[in-house]
Formats: sequence, structure tokens, C-alpha cells
Amino acid sequence: MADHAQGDGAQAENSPGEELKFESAGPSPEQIEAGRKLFASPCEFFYAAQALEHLPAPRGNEIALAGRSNVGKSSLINAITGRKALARVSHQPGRTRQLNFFECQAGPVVLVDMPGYGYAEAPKEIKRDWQGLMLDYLRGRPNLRRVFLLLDARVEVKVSDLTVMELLDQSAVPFQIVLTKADSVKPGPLKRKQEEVLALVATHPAGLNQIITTSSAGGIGIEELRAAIAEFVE
Ligand SMILES: Nc1nc2c(ncn2[C@@H]2O[C@H](COP(=O)(O)OP(=O)(O)OP(=O)(O)O)[C@@H](O)[C@H]2O)c(=O)[nH]1
Ligand SMILES: [Mg+2]
Repeated sequence: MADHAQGDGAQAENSPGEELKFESAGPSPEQIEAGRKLFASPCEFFYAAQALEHLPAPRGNEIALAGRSNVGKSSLINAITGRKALARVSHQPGRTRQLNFFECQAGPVVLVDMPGYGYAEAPKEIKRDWQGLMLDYLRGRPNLRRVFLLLDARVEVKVSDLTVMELLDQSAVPFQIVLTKADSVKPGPLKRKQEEVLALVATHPAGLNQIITTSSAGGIGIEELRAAIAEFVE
């Protein structure tokens, strides 16, 4: 879990035997249990939209995963739902080119896997289509309860990330930063990244002041993410 990753880094700086106290801003055991229960029931793909006019009628609480191409959105959907290949993962950036909707039976909660932004290689017209769809969706979806905005823990924050944060501020859509691929970063740099991102998000009115550090590959932060999603279930 994220606080374990933070804890490892802090522990090394303390003398042996010294009692360690971590201010845990993370979920309570009850919230973790609510998240576990929510995703113990199956989640299924039910809809793909390539244009705004083809979105499914709003139902349930929608939670969208947004972020640069290759940041790990589809992998995180698989980790959250406990399914290996519910969302399609690729080594090539720009794999997801539509909005993919997954409904979890308990809930109702709908997870939305989004096309990535910032992928330079894609042909311009195609890119405009799928990135335009993503931005229009983020601006105007009535039942969108939260956006998890994914940032790769190994990569610097890019202008395109800031643009999306500003759009969410303007549209008053609450977003929470999720650091991904924490398995590939040492504790020291990871802690610095967390601090840098917390400082950044504090400058965005729509940004939540708690971030979640994850690794789909290492199972880090997944319980915490599930607990955050379970908050929306009535
Ligand atoms: N080390 C590591 N690699 C990961 C992790 N999550 C995803 N990856 C890798 O990152 C690459 C992209 O993952 P995806 O889940 O397809 O990323 P995406 O954000 O959905 O990408 P697009 O759909 O192209 O925007 C794949 O090669 C994954 O195996 C992780 O937690 N750790
Ligand atoms: Mg994807």
C-alpha cells in the first residue's frame, strides 16, 4: 500500500528501536472493507463510445481514469476489478481510443477507461477525435463523480497534465491524483514525487489534497483506490 512505500523511506532515516509514528491520512479499515466488498462482485465491460453523441445514458456513479498515454489507466482498471484482461493493456502508447465503460454489479459504480493524451506519434486528425472526445466527456458528464488523474511516478508532470487539471478546475469536476508504476521508483525519489505532486495539486481548486500511490504490477495502493471508489456507493 502507498503508506507502506512512504513508510519504508521514512524508516531508513530513524534510529533502530525508535517508535515510528505515521500520520495516516489513508482509509479506515471499514473503508478498506467497503472497497473490498464492492469489487468482490463482478465488473463487466458494457459500452464503448467513440463520439460524444454515442455515450450511454448516465446511470450510477461514474468514476473516470484519465492520464497520458501509457500511464497505466487500463492496467489499473484490471487491478481494481481483480481481472487480468478486462481492459486492454498495450506496450504501445495510444492503445485505448474510445471511452470504455465497465459496470460493477455492486454499487452501482461505472468505471470509465479513457483514451490517453499527450501521445505525439498519432496522426493529428485521429488524435483530435479521441482526445476531443475525452475532454468533452470530462467537461460535461452529469454523473461523473470523480476523475482519477494518473501520473507516472517516474515521469515529470507535463504541460498536457496541467491543461487537464485546469479543465477540471473550470468544469468543477473533483479530481484525485494517482501516481502509477510505483514499483519502478526507489523510496527516496518516490517520496519527493509525492511531495511535489501534493504541492501542485494544492494550487488546483478541483484537486483533492490526498494522492494515492499505486502499482498495478505490485498490487500497491489498490485497496486504497477501491476504498476511495466505495465512498460513492449509497
Ligand atoms: N512497471 C509497471 N508497468 C506498468 C504498470 N502498469 C502498467 N504498466 C505498463 O505500462 C504500459 C501501458 O499500460 P496501459 O495500462 O496500457 O496504459 P494506458 O494508460 O491504458 O495506455 P493508453 O491506453 O495507450 O493511453 C504497459 O506496458 C503496462 O504493462 C505498473 O504498475 N508497473
Ligand atoms: Mg489504455
